[in-house]
Amino acid sequence: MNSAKDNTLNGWKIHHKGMLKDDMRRSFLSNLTYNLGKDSRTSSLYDQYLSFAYAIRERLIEQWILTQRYYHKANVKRTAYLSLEYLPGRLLEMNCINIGIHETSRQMIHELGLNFEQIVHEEPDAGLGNGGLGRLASCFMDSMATLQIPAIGYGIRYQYGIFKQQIAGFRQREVPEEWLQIINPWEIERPEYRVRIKFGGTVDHAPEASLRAPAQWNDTEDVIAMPYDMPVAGFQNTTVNTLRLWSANSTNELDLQEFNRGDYAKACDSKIESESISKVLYPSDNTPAGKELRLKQEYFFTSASLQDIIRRFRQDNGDDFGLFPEKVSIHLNETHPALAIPELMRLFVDEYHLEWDTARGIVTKVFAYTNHTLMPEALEKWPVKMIESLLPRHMEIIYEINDDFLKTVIGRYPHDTARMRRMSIIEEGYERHVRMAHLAIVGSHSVNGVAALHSQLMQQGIFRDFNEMSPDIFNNKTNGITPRRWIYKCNPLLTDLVSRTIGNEWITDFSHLKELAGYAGDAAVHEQWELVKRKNKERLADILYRWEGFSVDPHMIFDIQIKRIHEYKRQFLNILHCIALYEGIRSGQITDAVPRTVMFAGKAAPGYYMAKLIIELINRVAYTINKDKKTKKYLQVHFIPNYRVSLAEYLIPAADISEQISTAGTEASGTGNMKFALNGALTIGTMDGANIEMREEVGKDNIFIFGLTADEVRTLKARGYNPQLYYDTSEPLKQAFDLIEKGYFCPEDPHHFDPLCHSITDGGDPFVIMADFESYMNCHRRITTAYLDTVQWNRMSILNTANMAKFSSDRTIREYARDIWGIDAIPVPEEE
Ligand code: D6G
Repeated sequence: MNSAKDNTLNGWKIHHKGMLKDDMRRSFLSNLTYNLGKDSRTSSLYDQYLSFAYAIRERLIEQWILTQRYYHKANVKRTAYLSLEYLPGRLLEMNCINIGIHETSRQMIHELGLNFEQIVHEEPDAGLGNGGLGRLASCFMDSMATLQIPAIGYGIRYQYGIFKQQIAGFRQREVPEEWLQIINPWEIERPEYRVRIKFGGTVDHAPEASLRAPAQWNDTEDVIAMPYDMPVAGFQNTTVNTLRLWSANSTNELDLQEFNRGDYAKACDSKIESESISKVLYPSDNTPAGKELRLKQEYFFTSASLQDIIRRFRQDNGDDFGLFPEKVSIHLNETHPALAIPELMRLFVDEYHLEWDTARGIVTKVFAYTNHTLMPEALEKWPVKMIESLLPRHMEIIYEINDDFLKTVIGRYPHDTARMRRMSIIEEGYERHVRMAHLAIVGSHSVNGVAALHSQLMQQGIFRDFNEMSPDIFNNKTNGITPRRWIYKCNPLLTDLVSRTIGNEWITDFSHLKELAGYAGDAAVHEQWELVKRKNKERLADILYRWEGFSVDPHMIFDIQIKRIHEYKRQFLNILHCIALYEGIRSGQITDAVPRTVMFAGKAAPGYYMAKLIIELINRVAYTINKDKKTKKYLQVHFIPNYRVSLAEYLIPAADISEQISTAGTEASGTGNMKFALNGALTIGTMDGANIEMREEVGKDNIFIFGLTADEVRTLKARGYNPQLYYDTSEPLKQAFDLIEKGYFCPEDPHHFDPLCHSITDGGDPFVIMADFESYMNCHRRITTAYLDTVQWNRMSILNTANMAKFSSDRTIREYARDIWGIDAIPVPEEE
C-alpha cells in the first residue's frame, strides 16, 4: 500500500487514497473543509484531530472492505471474541503506525504549521473496560489482525465508559467520562445489521411437548441492538478486522398513547429504560456486580452477537448448521457472555428447529471459555429467580443442559451426590443461583487459565471436580501484550535503539528480540540504553508537571505501581514500606537511602470501601512525606489520578522498578508486569501469576522475587496464621504500622484508617501483608543496591527487554488459534 492505485470492487472502483505526504495533506484539508466546514483561521485542535482521524480512517476503510469481502468469498472460519470489556485507548497514532504512515503524517502535520502532539492528545481514551481483562481483549484484537486471523470482536458501546478519577481532599472522586459527547471518528453505525433482543414475557410450549422441543417466547419487552463497527488494522499488513459494539435503542421512540394524552415526559420512559442497557460500564473489577441491569447487558450483547454470527453464517452457508463448527468459533472472555450457550441453544432449537441433541453437539464444539480469576467470591452467580423473570426460556434450557450434565456425572461417579451438588450448574440454598462458570465449562470444549500457575491452581482448586472428570478440556494460555502499543508506540526511543542494535525484524517476529541479549554487556549500548531511560523519565516528568502540576526528579529511582486498587494487589504493602523508609530516613536509622520517587496510579471500584481508603492513605502519606524537608531529597510519593491506557504509555517506559506484589496465588496472570519488563524496568514481585514465567525467561538473577509462595501461603493459613507475630518481631513494620494506627497521617481524625489496620489485626490479614513485609523490605534493599551498580543494572534491564519475547500477545493468539479455535492465518491478498 505504498502509492495510489486503482482497485475493482464488485464493479465499483476504489480509488486508493495513496500514502504519500501530499496524499495525506489533500485528505486532511479536504476533510477539514468539506466534512467540518473549517479553514486555517477557524479550525480548533479538535477539528484538526477529527480531520486527521478521518484521513487515516479513509485509508483503513479501503483495506477493511477488501478484508471483509475476502473473508466472505473464501468462506473462512472466523473466531468471534465476546468480551464485555475493551480498553483500546487512543487510536489515532496507533492506526497511523499500523498502516505505515506515522512518520509521513507527523511531517505533514508539522509542515502545515500544526502541533502533532497536541492534536493526538485531543482524542479521549476509549475506556470501555475496568482493567487487565479489557486491555487484554484489545491486545488480542491487535494480535489477531496482525497475525491475519479472521476474527470479529463483540462488545457493548457504553455511552459512559470507566469513570474519570479525580482526587479531592485526598480521596477518589468519580466523574462521568463522556467520551461519546464528541464524535468518535473510528466507528461506523450499521443499522442494516440491527437486531431485536427480547426480555421477559412467557414461554409457550405445544401441548405435551418436551422442554427440548421448539417453544415460543411471547409477550416480550424488546430492545433494538444497533451495531457500531470499528476497524482493527493489523501491523503493516493487508488485514483489517472488525470490532462490533452494540448500542441499545428503544423499539419505539415515543409511547404514542402517552404522547397524545399530553404526558410528553412519560412518553419517553420506555425509550429511556431500553437505552439504559448500554449507558454505563459497571466499574467493578474482579467482583460481580450482581445487578439486574448487568444481567441485561450480558444477555443483550451475547444475543445480538449470536444473531449476527448466525446471519453471517447463513449468508455464506445457508441453513446447513452441521457446518457451523467448521466456520465459527466463539470465545467467552470470562463468564460475562456465558448466556451465549443457552442463547445459541434457543436460536438453534426454537428458531431453526434443530433437534436438541444435534444443537447440543454443535454448541459444545463452538464455545471456549477463559477464566480470569481464582477468587471464589469473584465468580459470577445469578439468582435463578432473576433469570427466570428476565429470560424464562433460557432458564428452561439451562435446567435441561444441567439435567444432561448431571446424568453424565452420576454415570461416572454413581452415588456421589455430594459431587453432583458441587458440580451442578444450579447452586442450591436459601436462594438458588446459576453458577455461570459451571455453565461455561459444561457448554465449552476448552477451558483455559491465563498463566501456568493460574491454570494449575484453577484445575486443582475451583474447577477440581470438572478437571477430574474431563481433564482434556483444560489448558493454559499464558497472557501476552501487544508489542505494537507497549513498546513500538509508547517507547519510540527504545524501539529505535533496539532496531539500531539488532535490526528491525523483532517488530513483526518477536522471537528476534532475544538477539538483544548478545548486547547485554556492550558498553556502547549501555550508554544509549541509559540515555533512553533518562529521556523517558524526563518525558514523564514533563507530562506530570503539565497535567498534574507536580514535579518529579528524573535523577531519582522511579518505582511504579499502576493497576486497579485492590486488597489482593497489596498497594497497602507498598505504602507501608514507603512509611518504613520515611521513618528510617527521618530517624537516621537508614543512612544509605538512594533517592526514589514512588508512584501509584489506579482506580478503585466506587463501592469498594477498603480500596478507596487505600487511595486516601496513599495520598495522605504522600502529602506528609513530600513536604518533609528532611526526607524530601530521598523519598517522594505520588498518586497520579485517572489511570488509563494513555497515561500508562508514559509511565511504563519511564519506570526503573515495577511493583508486581500481589499475594501469591491471587493474581491470575497480570499483564502490567510484562509491559514494564519489556520497557526495561526491573520487577520486584511475588511468585504469582505470570511473574513466575517471567522469572523463567529472564533468569532468577534478573528479577527480584520476595515473599511466600502460593503453597506457603496456603500452609501458613492452614497452620493458623498470626499476623501479630510479624508485627512484634519487625521493628520497621511496627513503626510504620503504628504511625498509621496512631493517626499520624490524619491528625484531624486519628482513627480514620482503623478499618485498614483492623483488617490486619482483627481480620486475620487475609493477604498476608505482615508475613511478607520483611522479605519485601529486604528485597527493596537488594534492588537499590543493584541500582547503584550502573553497569550491572543496565545489563539486567537489557536482559529483561531481550527476554520478553514469550509475552507478546502474538504468541498467545497463535496458541489460541492453533489449540482452541482451529483457525489458520488467512492473508488477505493485496490486490483482491
Ligand atoms: C465492516 C466493514 C464493511 C463490511 C462489514 C461486513 O463494517 O465494509 O461490509 O464489516 O460485516 P458482516 O457482513 O461480516 O457482518
